[in-house]
Amino acid sequence: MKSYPKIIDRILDAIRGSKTFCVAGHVRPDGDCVGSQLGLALALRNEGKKAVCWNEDSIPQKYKFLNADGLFQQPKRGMKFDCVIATDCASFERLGSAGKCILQRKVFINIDHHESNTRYADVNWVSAREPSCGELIYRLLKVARWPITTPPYRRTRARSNTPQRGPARFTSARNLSHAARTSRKFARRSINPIRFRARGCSNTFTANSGSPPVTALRGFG
Ligand SMILES: [Mn+2]
Repeated sequence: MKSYPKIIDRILDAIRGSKTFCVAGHVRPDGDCVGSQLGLALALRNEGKKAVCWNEDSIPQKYKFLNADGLFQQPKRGMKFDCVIATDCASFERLGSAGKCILQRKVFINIDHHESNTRYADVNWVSAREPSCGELIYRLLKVARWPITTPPYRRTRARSNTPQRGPARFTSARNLSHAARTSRKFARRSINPIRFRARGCSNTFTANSGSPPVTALRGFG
């Protein structure tokens, strides 16, 4: 396997030693935040852990279909967790009310891609080179050799009592990880804007811009 940051081992050790999890995201969650929380929480559940996702604000309407299993919940005071993992959250304050409700935990982990991250947790994996937090979650799951799963969608379950099997089950997560990889490529490479436009991807970058603005890509995060 390719080399990877040693902090991933510390995070996986902490996860393996824990049973109950809260995956917390920032206020007014965006796609990177929701995708990171969901991808991680589903992987944890798949490993037999108990996991919920907490945000001060409810997830945007366009992502509500992802919350098929009621993973995303309003933060509640008085709950205890073995492990709390904050994703895509540059500071403790950005957790909003979720931050006030995760005080009773044994381990606190912070996984983020913002350069401004204040390293507020016990274990902090901050990689500002990455264009999204989802990229870090994807890497974590790959190193752990955990399968990438997607939520069991209601329509599927309504048709059948058995969980859906086969490629369709992975489609969404693959799309998410592909999006993360694609945005990373855009951030690292100097893209020929003419060709880029010709492929119908975007007309965001002008002919004189050289490398696409990383900040524009980070606008998603
Ligand atoms: Mn974000």
